[in-house]
This record gives sequence, C-alpha cells and structure tokens, in this order.
Amino acid sequence: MDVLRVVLGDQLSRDVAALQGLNLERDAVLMMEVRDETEYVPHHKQKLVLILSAMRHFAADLRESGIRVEYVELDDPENKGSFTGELQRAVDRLKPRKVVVTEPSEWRVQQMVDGWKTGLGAPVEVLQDDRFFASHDRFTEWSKGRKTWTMEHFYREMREEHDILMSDGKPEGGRWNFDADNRKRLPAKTTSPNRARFTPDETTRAVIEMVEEEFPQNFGTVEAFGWPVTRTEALEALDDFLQNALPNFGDYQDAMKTDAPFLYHSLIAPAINIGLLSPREVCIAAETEWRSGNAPLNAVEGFIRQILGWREYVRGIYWALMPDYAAMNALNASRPLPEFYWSGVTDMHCMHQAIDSTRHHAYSHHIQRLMLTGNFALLAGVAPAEIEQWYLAVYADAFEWVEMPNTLGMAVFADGGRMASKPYAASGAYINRMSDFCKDCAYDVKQKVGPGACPFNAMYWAFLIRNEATLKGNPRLSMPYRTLSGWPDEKRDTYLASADAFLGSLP
Ligand code: FAD
Ligand code: DLZ
Ligand code: SF4
Repeated sequence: MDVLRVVLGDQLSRDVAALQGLNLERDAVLMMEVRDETEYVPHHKQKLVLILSAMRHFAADLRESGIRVEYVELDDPENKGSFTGELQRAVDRLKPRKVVVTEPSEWRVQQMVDGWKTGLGAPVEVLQDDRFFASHDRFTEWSKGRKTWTMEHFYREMREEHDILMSDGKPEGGRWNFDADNRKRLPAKTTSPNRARFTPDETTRAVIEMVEEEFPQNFGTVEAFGWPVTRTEALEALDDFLQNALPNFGDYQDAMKTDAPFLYHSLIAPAINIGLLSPREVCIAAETEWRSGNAPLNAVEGFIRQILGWREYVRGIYWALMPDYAAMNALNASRPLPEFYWSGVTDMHCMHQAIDSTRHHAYSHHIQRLMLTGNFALLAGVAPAEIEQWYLAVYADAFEWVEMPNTLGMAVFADGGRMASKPYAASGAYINRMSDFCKDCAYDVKQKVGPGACPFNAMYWAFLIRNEATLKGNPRLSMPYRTLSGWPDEKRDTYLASADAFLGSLP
C-alpha cells in the first residue's frame, strides 16, 4: 500500500485535496463512521442521516471508479469509535508508506490530526483545503493590522480577487451591495414555490432505520427527510434554486411566513458544507443567471455575498480566534436554554414556527435563526455556550466553523463586537413587520408590558437597560438609549418586571 487517503464526512468532493493524484493500483481511501463524531453533540436525526448516507453514497461512487475504499460502518463490531482509533487500525492493517488528509474544518478534529503526526507508525501529510475562496493565510493577510474586521471590506476584496460580478475592475451595477433594495415584506397572498426535495433511496432508508434505532432520543423527526445526499442530487437542488427561487431571493431574503420554512432560500448549505457542491461553482452559476437576464442583480449580488462574503469571513474569524472564541461571553449571559427550544411548545407563534421547522426539516432560514431563536436567546441572556451547542446540534448544515461565529458573534454578541457592530436585538415590531406570525399569536404585539404583551417587547428594553454599561456608548444604539434616557425609573422597573415575570415562568 502506498498512500492511505483519509476523507472525513464533510470532505465529500471528488477533487478534495486528499484525493488529488490518487493512484488506482497502489492507494486506498479511508472513510470512518465513528461514535465520537455522531455523539459530540446530540445531532438532529436528519443531520446524522444526511452525513452518513452521503458518506456511503460517496464511497460507492469512488468504488465505481475503481478506487479501493476502506469504509468502516458505525455498527461494525471492530469499530474503535474515534478517527484516531480507526486510522491506527487501518495503518496497522494496511501498512501504508504515508497517510494523506485534507485539513479538517473544525478545531476539535484539527487537534486530533495534530496528534497523528507522532506515533501512528506512518508519516502524515496534511493538505490545505482548497475548496474555499480564501485560505487561512489569505484571511490572516487581510485581517492583520486592521482594527475592525468588517465583512463588507473583506467581501469587496474577494469580489475583486476572484473576478465575480465585476466589470473592468468595478462592481457590476455600480454598487458593491444592493441590500437597500432587499428586505421586503412578503405580499399577503404570496404562495411560496415548491422546492426540490429528494426521496430517500435504499441506502438512505437503511441509515434512517439505523439512526432511529441507535439515536431514538435525539432531537427532530426523519419523516420529511429530503436533503440531497449525492452530487447529482445536489446539482438538481442548485438548479431548482436558480430556476424557482433566486429571482426573488433578494427581495424576500428577510421575510418570514407561517408554514413556509423555505420561501426563496437556496437550501444548499448542507450540500456545500459536506462538499457535494463547491462554493465557487454556486457563485458562478448565480452570476450566470444574472448575465443571462434570468435573475435581477439585487438577488444575485445578495446571494453571492452570503457565500463569497459571509461564509468565507466566518471561517476566517473561527480559525483566527479559536480556541478562545468558544468561551467568549461579553455580556456575561448565564440563563439556561429554555426547554421550549427542544420541545417547540410555546405560545409565541414566531418561536413555535421556527422551532417546528427545525424539528421537521433540520432547517430554518437565516432570519429565523438570527431574529427569532437568536434574538430571543440574546434578549433573555441565555448562556452563549448553551445556545451555541443547540445550533450545532439542530441544523443539517451545522458545523462548528460556520455555526460558532454566527451564534457567538452575530446572534448573541458574545464576542463583544468582533463580528457585528451592534447586537441584533429587536422587539416584536420587527417580527411583525417581517412576518405574518403575530396575527395568530396568543400574545399581543402592540402591547408592551403585562401577561398578554408580546414577550419580545419588554425583553428588548430590559436587555438594553441591563446591558447599559456595556452598550450605551455604541453609536449604533444611540437611538434606543436616547429613548431610554427619557424614561422615569418606574417605567424602567415595569419593563424589567414584565420581562422577568415572563422569563421566570419558563421551564
Ligand atoms: P441561503 O439563505 O440560501 O444562503 C445561501 C448560502 O449562503 C447558504 O447556503 C450558506 O452557504 C451561505 N450563507 C448565508 N448566510 C451565511 C452566514 N451568515 N454565514 C455563513 N454562510 C452563510 N450556516 C451554516 O452553513 N451552518 C451553520 O451551522 C449555521 N449556523 C447559523 C447559526 C446562526 C445563529 C445564524 C444566525 C446563522 C447560521 N448559519 C449557518 C448561516 C445561515 O443561516 C445558513 O447558512 C442558511 O440559513 C442556510 O440556508 P440556505 O442554504 O437556504 O441559505
Ligand atoms: C458530523 C459528522 C457526523 C455526525 N458523523 C461523522 C462520521 O461518522 N464520520 C465522519 O467522517 N464525519 C462525521 N461527521 C462530520 C465530521 O464531524 C466532520 O467532517 C469533521 O469533524 C470535520 O472537522
Ligand atoms: Fe412573536 Fe410577539 Fe408576534 Fe407573538 S406577538 S408572534 S411572540 S413577535
């Protein structure tokens, strides 16, 4: 055996670095289903099904191309339960000249890979993951010496460097960012488009059965599983988005609607994150839609910014600030995560909708994550580590490198403003403006305090009052703090008491 090539569960790309230069006669690929990975958080059942089924399909596809694959299934009695244990077993059995692995996407696994460099009995070569637009070094070069790490500045450099939506060195349409045209409320009669979902085949059905048997207590249901598990399906999902949703993506990016979890979002994060689609091909496909006149620039620019901008930027933040990042808690928040995040049982219609789609689809879209479940955790002062572990468990696309900065940096301001220039705190008025949820809610969005009032209202002001010392100097919060400065003490106390009464009533 010459080279043993390790492919991890989020490296399912035929051109991933560890597979480049593979010799059909002399090399083998090692893929491992292991308990360490299936249990490091209580993953949503659909996330487990997605990753294990996609791994099995990928292995089958490699074998069809004549590649030797050493594949360890989770219930193999010999399975050692960890990447390190399984790699050691494979090295002892196969005696490769060397082991090659693509750098892992997460800190936790990087620590394991570092350990492989000594005592494995074969040298280990770790290759850069070139599926991203920006390498770790590129992000360091960009961030070094900057006082603030503003996503928009990073994004513009990426646009220029990769020549995406550019013309003669200038941004297409004369502007870098078309967000001013986006963020519309959905017209009341809009019916959201049907989206491509994929019926589980025999392999996926076998994994579903195994997951139901092995992880019966895990969060979520599997009945509606419809995620793409092969490259062919992922390309179909991308095409569905381009044809049926991209033209409206910009306009309704921030809109929310009852029983419409997907709206015009792409639903491709799970496929990109495990390697079935490349971020580059997705951006180019979206740009082509605009150049062909099939989608407007505000939609296409907004979409590309999420991938070329936000996705690359959060990866940079993660690797620049880990491992200290995980423990950040700038607002000293300490409340345990309320039980309804797991059960979905709450009279708040907006939260029920977001958690329900999370349970049934392992999905909720960005604004639901940021302005509902994230906003609630921020206002309630939930301990950052608790809400962070929740997001890491419950979404099909959840991998720590992308989830952690979005949670700690964007949603709950635990990093004190490394990522966001102000906390994304909002009262019920915002949710009412961007959704149709409030009309069917047990609470009254117009009422500010008291048992029947929308809880977000008192919680919003209580949050600002409680964090006054830390946040008052933030120029982007000058408006609400100016309002607060006109409040008599009794009014402040009424809001604080109303928020406390609500939060105190939660199990
Ligand atoms: P779309 O809305 O269609 O966006 C297109 C693509 O852009 C996404 O597929 C994704 O690849 C990328 N993207 C969009 N927003 C972001 C962002 N803020 N950061 C990074 N990439 C982005 N995304 C994950 O991939 N995994 C996570 O674990 C994750 N956790 C999140 C936790 C919180 C608290 C928040 C606020 C956001 C999180 N996001 C995460 C970002 C974003 O919400 C999801 O990428 C998006 O909802 C996935 O759905 P979609 O594919 O339909 O995305
Ligand atoms: C998320 C996950 C799960 C649940 N199971 C596996 C697994 O059994 N085998 C595997 O190779 N990968 C799995 N993954 C994804 C890994 O956690 C992820 O690829 C690495 O942690 C990347 O750092
Ligand atoms: Fe949510 Fe408040 Fe509206 Fe109810 S009234 S749906 S709790 S924002």
